[in-house]
Formats: sequence, C-alpha cells, structure tokens
Amino acid sequence: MSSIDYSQKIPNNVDLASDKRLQRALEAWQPSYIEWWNSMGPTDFNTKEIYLRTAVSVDASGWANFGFVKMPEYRWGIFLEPQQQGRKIGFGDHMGEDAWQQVPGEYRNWLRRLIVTQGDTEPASVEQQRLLGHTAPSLYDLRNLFQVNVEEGRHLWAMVYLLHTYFGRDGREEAEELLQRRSGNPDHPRILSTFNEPCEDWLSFLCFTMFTDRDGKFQLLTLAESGFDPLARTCRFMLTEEAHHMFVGQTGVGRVIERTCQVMKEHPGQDVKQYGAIPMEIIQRYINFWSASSTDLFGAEVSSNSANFFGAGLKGRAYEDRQEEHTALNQEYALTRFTDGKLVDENVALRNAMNEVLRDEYVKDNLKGIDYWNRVCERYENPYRFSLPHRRFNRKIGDYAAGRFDLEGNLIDERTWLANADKWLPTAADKQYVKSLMVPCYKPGKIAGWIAPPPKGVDNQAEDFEYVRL
Ligand code: BYC
Ligand code: FE
Ligand code: FE
Repeated sequence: MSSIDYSQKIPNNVDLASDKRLQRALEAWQPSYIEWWNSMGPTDFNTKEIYLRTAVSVDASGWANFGFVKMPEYRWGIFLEPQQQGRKIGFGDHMGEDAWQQVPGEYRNWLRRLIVTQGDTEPASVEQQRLLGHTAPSLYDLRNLFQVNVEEGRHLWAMVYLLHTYFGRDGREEAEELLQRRSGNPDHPRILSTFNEPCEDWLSFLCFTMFTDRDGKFQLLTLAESGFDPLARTCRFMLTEEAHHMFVGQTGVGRVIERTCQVMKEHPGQDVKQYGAIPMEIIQRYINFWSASSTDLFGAEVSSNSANFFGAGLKGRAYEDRQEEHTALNQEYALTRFTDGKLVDENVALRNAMNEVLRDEYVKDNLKGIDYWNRVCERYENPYRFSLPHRRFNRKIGDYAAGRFDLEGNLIDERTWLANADKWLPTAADKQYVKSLMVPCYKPGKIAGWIAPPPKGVDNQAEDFEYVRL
C-alpha cells in the first residue's frame, strides 16, 4: 500500500486501524506530542497559514501536494515504503537470512538504542530552530524553515511508531522521554552533541541544514539497509524528506555567498559589512564550526558499537549494495589514529571502523557542496574560495578530540591554536554582526540585504507569492 489514508486520526499507510491496541497507544502519545510542539516548536507561528507540502503517497509523485496549513494541524503520520516480498538481510553475520519483521530478541537493546538516538535528534532540531521564525530573510525562507520543522516532527513520529509497535512498554517509555529531553538543557540534554548547540541566526540554520541534516542523510542511508525491515522501510521514506532539508542548506549558504559577491563587485575594495553583506571569512568560519561539529556525529573512529551494529545486521554501510563484499570480516581499514599525543598510521578491523567508513562518504558529499559554493564565486569572478576543514579540526568526539589540529589537519600546540582560533571559528564579534542583520523581511517578493533571492519559487510559485500568511 503506497497511498496514505488521511481519514484516520493519525494518517498512515500501515493499516493502523487493524491494530486497535497500537492505534490507542499512538493516539495517547499524540496529545503529548502536540503539547510538546505547542511549547517547544515554532510556537509564535502556530496560528499562521503556511504553504506546506504534505505527502499523499510514498511514491515519487506523492510530494506534489502543496497547500496552506497551520502547523499544529499538519497531518503528522506514519509512512513506510512498501514491504518488498522476500527481502533478505544484506550484510553482517545474518547476511542472506530473511529480513526481520519483528525485533530479534538478542539485539533488542542495540536496536532500541539506535532508534532512540535517531529519534532524539528530530525534536532536538525543532527546539534549536524554534525562534528563527522571527528573523527570516523572506517569506520563502520562512516557509522552508517551517517545512523542515514539520518534517523533523514527522521523523520523530516515524521512530515513535517503531518504539510503540515493536518494543512494548519500554518503547512507550522511550517515546515519552523523546518529548522530555531538551536541546541545550544541562540537566536533561539531547543525546548527541550538535543537537545541544545553539542555532540562533540564519547563517547557522543554513549551515545546520547543510551539514547536520547531511549527517541525517548518511545515518538514514545506513539504517535503510537494516535487517530490521520496518526500520529500513521507514528510513527510506525519511530520506525523500531529507533531500529538501539539505537543499535549503546548500542553496541557502550559496545565496549568502552570492549576495556577498554582488556587493564586492559593486563596491570593490570596500568592507562588505558597510553594505550589510556577510564577509566571506565569516561565512567560512561558520562552515568550519558546523561542519566540524556535525563530523562528530559519526562517533569515534574505532568503535565496538559500530562493529556490533554491523555484525548484527542492524546498521549497514551507505549504499551497501555497491560494496563487493558484505560481511566486512577479515578486512582492514587504514586509519590515522591519535594516541599519546602522536598521529600514527594503523590498520584496524574494518567492522570497528564503520563510523569512519561512513564519515568518508559524508566528507565526499560535503566537498561537493563546497564546490557548488565556489562555482558561485567563479560566476561572479570573485577570487575567494571556500574549503572544508580537515576532519581532525575542532573535534569533540573520537581520537582527535584529544589534540589540536589546524584546518588542514596538522597537529598543532595549544598556543598555536589559541593564536588562530579567532581566524578559524566564529568569534563573538562575528556572531554579533550576523545577529545584527537578522531582521525579518516579510513583504511578499522582498528579501533581506544579506542574502540573494532564490532563483525559483517553491512549487514554481511567482516571486511575490505569499508563502506564509502573517
Ligand atoms: N555526541 O562507540 P562510539 C538527523 C557516544 S542526524 C554525543 O563511537 P557509536 C537529523 C556514543 O553514543 C542522524 N555522544 O558510538 C539531522 C557512545 O555512548 P556510550 C542521527 C556521542 O555508537 C538534522 C560513546 O560516545 N542518527 O537525523 O559507534 C536534523 C562511544 O562512541 C557522539 C544517528 O545518529 C556525539 N556526537 O556511534 C534532524 C543514528 N558520538 O555507549 C535530524 C543512530 C558518539 O558510551 N546512532 N557518542 O553511552 C548511531 O548510529 C550511533 O549512536 C552514533 C554513535 C553513530 C551516533
Ligand atoms: Fe530528520
Ligand atoms: Fe532533516
């Protein structure tokens, strides 16, 4: 079944109505979710009508449905890709066995932990972004923010569905807790690092959707391979939503760069700040911060968890089908480790390096984004070039957290770090300047002075379309 039943209280394509107990449990969680949204979501815009897309089916054409919706009335629901008959587990120790339709008992805790960690990031991001609606550079951008927010809300639904359906009482408890942790709260924080970082201005938001949502893409790709079939199916559908989030980030930062290029062209040799644009160096420092923090989200370079998840068939590699070999046994991965203050080349068992294998894919994908931004510079004949910091730069998780590394990944001492940190990471003055630009621009068709307009409207709407009725 690929079409989605919207006549139900909880829209779904999993025939929820046929399982009354589950339906009741989810309907009992629904008010807690709405309460969370109404306190921790973009609350000041709850009464506004927003031009949002809603999935009508899980097919490629299912996204063509746009309309005005108030966010608390968004039809959050449960959408899984259709089950493939006879699907087999594609990697690890259970390779070739039938994919699991129920939780395999011996892996229950690992699986629950993966689902909870994934689920926790979704509401966290909504909390991080909850005030950005007050300062969007245009109605187009405001609408994109809210589209991302409601879809992250739906991603939480996706994980809660799995917890309720397959994990019984402790699953329901975890689902409650997903609504209780709070981004940045020192007593009850979100699970993963980046999801506790403040995201208070739009340049941060655009970097977040570029780099942090891209971690989402790669983690979802690995879970889309899972031997636990319901997880794989839900992640495949989530990936179609994720693509838009990264589009917002990549093109958004591109438009900031474009605006700076325009100002530099019009006023050669002058400080672009005089004209309300964001200097390239500040953009680069924001890139450095958010890309490094998001690089942490892949976990430690050498991780027995990652080996266990892979061996058990719970979490594969991205695009596992492109691999020649799927057990990852008796193979090694060459890694530069950082131990006792020294960088040392070492071969580690491939399964233990799965976090790093995935990080490799992530870095490659990020580099494509950097190229895209540099093409914007080229188009304006601007000599500035952006770069991706080395994966060792400013890490808080894994081997490299124990040392200091420059943007090229060279080991440096603390003095060199302190002497350069202001060149590499956003300074208090940078943040203050960026914040000073954050004034809302909500006239249809108008755009704030620090970002270029989008080349094309959402759903091909005209330039002056009123995406949000304020
Ligand atoms: N921050 O063995 P290790 C998204 C912990 S984003 C804090 O390397 P593992 C989205 C780790 O939990 C995608 N703690 O860990 C994007 C472990 O803790 P314990 C989210 C961290 O398990 C934007 C210890 O350190 N999905 O969807 O191999 C908007 C040892 O580390 C961090 C997933 O993450 C960190 N950065 O790898 C909205 C997928 N890194 O056992 C949404 C599910 C590690 O000592 N999660 N630790 O208590 C996983 O696959 C794994 O949990 C991780 C960590 C890859 C995150
Ligand atoms: Fe998400
Ligand atoms: Fe996302």
